[in-house]
Formats: sequence, C-alpha cells, structure tokens
Amino acid sequence: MIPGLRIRHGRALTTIFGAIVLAAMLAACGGGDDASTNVDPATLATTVKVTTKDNSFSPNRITVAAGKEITFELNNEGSAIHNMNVKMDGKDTISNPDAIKAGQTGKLVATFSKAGTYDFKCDFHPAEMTGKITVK
Ligand SMILES: [Cu+2]
Repeated sequence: MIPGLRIRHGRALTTIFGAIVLAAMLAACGGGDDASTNVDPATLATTVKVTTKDNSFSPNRITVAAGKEITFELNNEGSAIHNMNVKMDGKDTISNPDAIKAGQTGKLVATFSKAGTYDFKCDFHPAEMTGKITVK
C-alpha cells in the first residue's frame, strides 16, 4: 500500500461523510414537500429578473420576502407587447411602462406587506401569461 494513496482515500471518505451528514441535517429541517418552505426570507433576493416571452413569464413561480421593496426587472424577449400586473390586496399593481414593447425592459416595484400567495399576469395575454409570487 502506498501511504499517499491511503491519505487521499481517507480525505475522500471524510468529504463524502461530511456531505451525507450535511444532507441529513438539511433533510431534518424539512417538513413540507415544497422545497421553498425551508427558505429563510432574509436570504431572498430583492431584485428579481423576469423575462416575458410570447406568451409566458420566466420564471412564473417567484418567492420573495414580506416587508421589503422588491424590484422585478422585466425584459421582453418576445415579439409582442407584454407587461406584469400583480394583484395585491385586491388592487392591480402594474409595471412601468404598462406596455413593454418587444426588446424593451420595464420594472415593477412592490412591497408585499403580508405573507401569502399573489397572482400576476400580463394584461395583454391574461389567459396564457400568469404566475404566482409566494411571499414569506
Ligand atoms: Cu403578454
């Protein structure tokens, strides 16, 4: 046996063991089927890039923290006009501009005061272009 090999082998085992322990610890923290239930709101981004296409949002499932100003940076990669309209407390909160042309960008700035699920859509394609924002 070459001593050097043995050491390397030992290190590899330690790394693998460490990974298993870490995975077990992460799994122990779980409880729900939805991976996002384990998200610490403090680690969530306050700037979210959203691409609009013909005719969908990418991503169309977004998780943000409550009580923080969130900026959705919209980039229209489609050939049609799109926008983003978030339903908050029964009111429409619409991107600026409210009609984003092909190749253009826009923004939607919003603060979600309460945790929950909020629907969003494109006003030009409300049947196809929808999504959900989970606020933690
Ligand atoms: Cu649209």
